[in-house]
Amino acid sequence: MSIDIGITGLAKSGKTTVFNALTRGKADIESPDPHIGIAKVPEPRLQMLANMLHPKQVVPAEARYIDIGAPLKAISGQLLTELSNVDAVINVVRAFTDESIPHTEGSLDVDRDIATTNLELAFSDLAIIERRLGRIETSLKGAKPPERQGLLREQELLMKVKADLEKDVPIRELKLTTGEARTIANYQFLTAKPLLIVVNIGEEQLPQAESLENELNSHYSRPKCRLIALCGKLEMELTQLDNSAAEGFRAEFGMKVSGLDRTIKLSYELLGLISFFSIASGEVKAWSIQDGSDAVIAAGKIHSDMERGFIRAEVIGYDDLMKCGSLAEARKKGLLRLEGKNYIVKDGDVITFLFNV
Ligand SMILES: Nc1nc2c(ncn2[C@@H]2O[C@H](COP(=O)(O)OP(=O)(O)OP(=O)(O)O)[C@@H](O)[C@H]2O)c(=O)[nH]1
Ligand SMILES: [Mg+2]
Repeated sequence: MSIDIGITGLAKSGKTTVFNALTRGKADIESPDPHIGIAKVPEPRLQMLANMLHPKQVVPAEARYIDIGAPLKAISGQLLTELSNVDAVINVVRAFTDESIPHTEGSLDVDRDIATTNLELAFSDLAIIERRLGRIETSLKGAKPPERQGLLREQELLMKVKADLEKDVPIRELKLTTGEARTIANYQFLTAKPLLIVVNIGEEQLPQAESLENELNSHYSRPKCRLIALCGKLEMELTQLDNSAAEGFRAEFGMKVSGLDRTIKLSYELLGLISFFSIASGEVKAWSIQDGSDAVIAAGKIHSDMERGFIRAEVIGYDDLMKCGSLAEARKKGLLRLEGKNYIVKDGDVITFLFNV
């Protein structure tokens, strides 16, 4: 199961351009259909491991990006379900100027457009809440005491969330108890998801990218929300080049790091994900997992058989392995640890699972 990230934003903000850049895809920007693509998660440690272990195959972790392709306020049914299922949302906001592409809102205004999309996300959640409150009202009429209690509790929670949404406070910023969070999670509300704002600047704004980003960040530092400025069009063009040519262009434009790598990395941080590595049958693979997950969950990432038949995990931290220079040396030094089901996987762990089926 990969990580799914939905791309939204106002019309003509550059959603499909950013999608193409992230997934190195060639989706037709004219097509209004949803686009789904895979991005490889940048992880420098994977290459370092490959250099040491000389595997037949090196397989990075993947993230799935979904460009819904339609304005948020117009989506319903299958498209809305698709968006509701994602783990995080990217809001692409237009900052580039181009006379030939009229701005849907008539003028360029990054702050206004961020607010507009936030409002649309909130409207979608409010519609779900209204419907559910209506149904609770009906159910309460014939409900017996135990069921009644549950319904009343849910009603109270939804009213509270609704009041906050109406005050422009997204669900991701609410302080909820574990029980409340579990109830809320069932609804897959859009404003409950981590949000990454991608400010899509023009090529000519690249020299100011950093200062623009810093300035916007100073008033958008909110919980579970990040902001990045990049030039979607240039990033998309760079993906068509080979790595060294792309590096050359980046240097020329004064871009220290790839905007795409930063975007993927920020989505990772937002989602609280860490990487672990598996080495087996000539393959070195990177995997993404929620920070705090145990060894069984990690095994399940790789294969459900490994999760079901989990026996033990043989673990070494990335740094320890690099210091040893080889697995054999690490084994000799006794640095390969055997861990059980409850072991909490750490970022950079190199793991071999022992299992039977
Ligand atoms: N100059 C410039 N043009 C851009 C940039 N990013 C996107 N565009 C152009 O803006 C237009 C809209 O980009 P898309 O990626 O199709 O935007 P979208 O949000 O997917 O549009 P819809 O799906 O139609 O709502 C295209 O003609 C792009 O080439 C940019 O950074 N600079
Ligand atoms: Mg599009």
